[in-house]
Amino acid sequence: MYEMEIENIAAKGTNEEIYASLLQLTKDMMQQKGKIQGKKKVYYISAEFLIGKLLSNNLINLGIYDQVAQALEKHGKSMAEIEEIEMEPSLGNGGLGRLAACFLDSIATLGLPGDGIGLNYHLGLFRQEFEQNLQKEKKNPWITDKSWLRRTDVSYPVIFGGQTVQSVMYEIDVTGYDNQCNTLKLFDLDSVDESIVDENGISFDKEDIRRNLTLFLYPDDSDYQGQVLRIYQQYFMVSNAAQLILDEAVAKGSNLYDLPDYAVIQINDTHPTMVIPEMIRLLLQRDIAIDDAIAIVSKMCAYTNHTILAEALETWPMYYLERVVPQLIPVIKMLDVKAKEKYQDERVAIIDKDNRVHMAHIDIHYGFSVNGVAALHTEILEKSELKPFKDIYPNKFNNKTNGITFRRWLLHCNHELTKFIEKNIGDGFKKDAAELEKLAKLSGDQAALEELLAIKKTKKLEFKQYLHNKEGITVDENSIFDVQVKRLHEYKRQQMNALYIIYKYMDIKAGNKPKTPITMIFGAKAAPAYTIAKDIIHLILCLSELIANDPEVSPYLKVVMLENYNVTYAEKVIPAADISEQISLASKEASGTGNMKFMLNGAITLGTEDGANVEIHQFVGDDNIYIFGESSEKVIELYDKSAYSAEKIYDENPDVAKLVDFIISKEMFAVGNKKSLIRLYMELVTKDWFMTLLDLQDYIRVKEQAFADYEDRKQWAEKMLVNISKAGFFSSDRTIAQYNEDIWKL
Ligand code: 26Q
Repeated sequence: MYEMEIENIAAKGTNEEIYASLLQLTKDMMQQKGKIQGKKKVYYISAEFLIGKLLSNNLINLGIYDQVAQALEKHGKSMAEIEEIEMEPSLGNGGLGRLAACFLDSIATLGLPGDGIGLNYHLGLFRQEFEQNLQKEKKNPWITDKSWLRRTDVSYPVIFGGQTVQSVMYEIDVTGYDNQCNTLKLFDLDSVDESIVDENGISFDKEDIRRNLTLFLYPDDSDYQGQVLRIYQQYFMVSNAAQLILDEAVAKGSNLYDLPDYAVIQINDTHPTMVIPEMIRLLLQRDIAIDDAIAIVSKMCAYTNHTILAEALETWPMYYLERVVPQLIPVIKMLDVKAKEKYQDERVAIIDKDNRVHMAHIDIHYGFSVNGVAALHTEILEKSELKPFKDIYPNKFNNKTNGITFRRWLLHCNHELTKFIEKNIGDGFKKDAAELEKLAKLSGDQAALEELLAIKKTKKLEFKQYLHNKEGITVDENSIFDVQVKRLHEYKRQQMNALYIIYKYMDIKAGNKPKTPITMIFGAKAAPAYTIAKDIIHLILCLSELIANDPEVSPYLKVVMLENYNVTYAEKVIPAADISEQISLASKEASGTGNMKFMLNGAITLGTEDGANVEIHQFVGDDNIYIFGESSEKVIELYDKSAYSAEKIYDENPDVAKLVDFIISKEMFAVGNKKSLIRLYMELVTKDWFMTLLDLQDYIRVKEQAFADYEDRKQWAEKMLVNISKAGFFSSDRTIAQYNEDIWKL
């Protein structure tokens, strides 16, 4: 039916024209598919939706990707060059946002009625540039007239202390794989004005809410105005959400008392928590008694926790909320009083002795479900972080191990591997990921294993080309690609990987040349106000320069830090990876989802027993993963007893000290910023809150083992095969089926 149209589009002149026409065609087709219907709908409210570019993904889900790609090829064009035209939406920063995007894909694919609700940030997350081995943040505008956004006439008043603003709702269609559509609804304000941001792309008048409200995702909150702006954003998001949810339910026939039969709200971390008091407030306005309102809302809301890091747990001073959302204060106080009447334990209080509001505590008392995002994470929540709550509400707690959509992270980003799988086990795995297990029959099949290695080589070559075009950097496709890509955070321990590089550099200098050269690839943005994280980026960039300029070492070791790592970059680098670095301090990474993407693309994990690595380990077995480091129990005990001392390890261990000392060597000072390097050095030897030195030597030992094993190519291919065949569990289709089964019940 669309053959002619596709053919005509492919025959057009410029890539821009082709992109614009494909965009229109895709939008039309999605419109025609129609919406997934049902009485009850899930509303996934999230501050982030890291959706990535959508054209290829939508073409795949509509089932016309191959047709379009072939038509383009006939006219001497490639899908890759058309994809280049599309801007990547900048609506998220990391795991939590990408998870939300994978979930939308799976909800639609399973045919469940479910919409995402968030904010339409104009500049979103900054674009990263490197200047003199330092991260610089630049403006990142992504909205053009060729975006997927569709303006609607849905609009709500949102009351802030002192002023009322009128929202506008945009929509992006979300098509399921071979299924109908749901919608991502993004709220915005017409008065928001990008021109108030300075040339550097960061500073703006933080108090001019009408003009700044939806400019940035996570505006700098290092000062009071920045923190308050975050509350404005959060309330704007949830007030719109609550009004929309009520409207839709009433339109479907709800009498408000039966709202839970029409709507279930998944609260993605605590950022949308105010939806609870806001929904209660709206019900009170509609003459529902307070106890009824609380009961209704409590049956609608479910909370997902994504972290146990204390600094990420939101507690807001009461006077912030009094200023921004005075109308919510009586409700929040009421919720606090009612909770205190039942439970006197101050660890479960909503408003604490210092008059701070604990957002997660609102979610747990007044939601019906609390879930962690991997088995270990949920266990830690239940046994330590949220133990007092688990004792009160044993049945609210449940685990939902994260997942990823195979449409984007296999079908789209790795056509070659997809074809290989289809050829060997058919295409049932596209709808039932567990079928990947059938690949096990290829164990010992020399030809198939060769082919797997050849596919990896192809993806490495493709990445090499992409990197060269984009950044002018050349890598050797015959080297080992060892990849760590994720947000920069001390707990993720990029600094430990950097210390390995120092080890390897010294080892090569001492005459021990690796059989196969090694390419260490990093990609990471650091939050603009996170000094140590920026120091770690600086360290990696300096090492990269130092090694590149050292002819003794450079033939064997190369360090690459990708600039502005984002979803698009992930799609290129993950299929090319040999080794997947998942080296967080045990107990700190709630789940990780990058780990799953690498596994699915045949990279072998080098990691700690943390987050979902634990489950990956169980699936693939000891021989197909490289595990190192102290256990989460041990780490938690060290914290509890304040028994960790980086200084002690440094003093007692000359091998470790030698590596750390190199950070402040004359070689490093020659390429880097003295102040930054010294600051990082001091942090590592005097504090090291995330215990880098604790695991460093075990990390080096196991990493060396992985590199040695890489030399046996057949054995390595077997490991790849096992990883791919066991990846089925990590499909977000499985995760979403479980959310639906246990929580949403759509
Ligand atoms: C907190 C306080 C104030 C302002 C902002 C925040 C804030 C912002 C973003 C807190 C947390 C985040 C993002 C968290 C995140 O991305 N977590 C990751 O979620 C993934 C999906 O569940 C997991 O796989 C990762 O392990 C987890 O780190």
